[in-house]
Amino acid sequence: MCAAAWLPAWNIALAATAPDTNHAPGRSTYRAPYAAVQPNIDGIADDPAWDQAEWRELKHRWLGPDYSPDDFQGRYKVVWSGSRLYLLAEIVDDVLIDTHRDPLQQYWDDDCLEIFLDEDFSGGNHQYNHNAFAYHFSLDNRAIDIGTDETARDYTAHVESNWKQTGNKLIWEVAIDVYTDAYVDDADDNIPANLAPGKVLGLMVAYCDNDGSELRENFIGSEFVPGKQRDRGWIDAGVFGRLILTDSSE
Ligand SMILES: [Ca+2]
Ligand SMILES: [Ca+2]
Ligand SMILES: [Ca+2]
Ligand SMILES: [Ca+2]
Repeated sequence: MCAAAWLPAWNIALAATAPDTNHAPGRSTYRAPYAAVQPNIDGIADDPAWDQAEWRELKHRWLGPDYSPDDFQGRYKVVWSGSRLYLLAEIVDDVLIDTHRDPLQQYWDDDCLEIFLDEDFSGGNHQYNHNAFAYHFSLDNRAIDIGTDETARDYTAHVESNWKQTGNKLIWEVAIDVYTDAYVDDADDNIPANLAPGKVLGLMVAYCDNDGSELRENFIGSEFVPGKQRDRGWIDAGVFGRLILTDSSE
């Protein structure tokens, strides 16, 4: 007999509504529709799949002073297909900077689109493990994160990335193979997770804006992060939002 059978009814009800202690309160929810036709990752946002998804703003200032609409504006939308998430970002940034030409050096202090991904919405620490990933998409379309050996690594093999300037906006499209916490650095048999409607992942999106300073000037993200250390998404998957995959735009 399972232990639950001995629990009084009120206790079972309590368990069903137990607070999510693995995440900070106030996480957002985003519903990503299935893409019947996968977007072409070319920096042109004319793919029909994007019409199905809703915009979400990058509006939470984690680091740096107030900024103007000319300095930075950002929003994104997400769809999915197979084992990939597809993300369209629309960014206004007055100065594009890639000062550190070595992709593994101070990559967060160059302009970059940062996509935080937790395959099973577990929350928890992910600084030196693959409980979650924090892909830093550079202007040269690489994706960098820290490996289990505690050093920066190039995970560009997990992604496709392409952006184009249209008017005063960067139209940035990326596709990401979703890997679980079983991912092993340098192994040649890592298999991306199979995605399905109803699956819940952790997702957070941010932009590191540098317009000529030694260090990035602003770090602006999609989730409200409570407390003093608002830039802690690269360590703590508990501040990511909830991404729910749906089978349509409903
Ligand atoms: Ca496209
Ligand atoms: Ca700027
Ligand atoms: Ca996880
Ligand atoms: Ca910039």
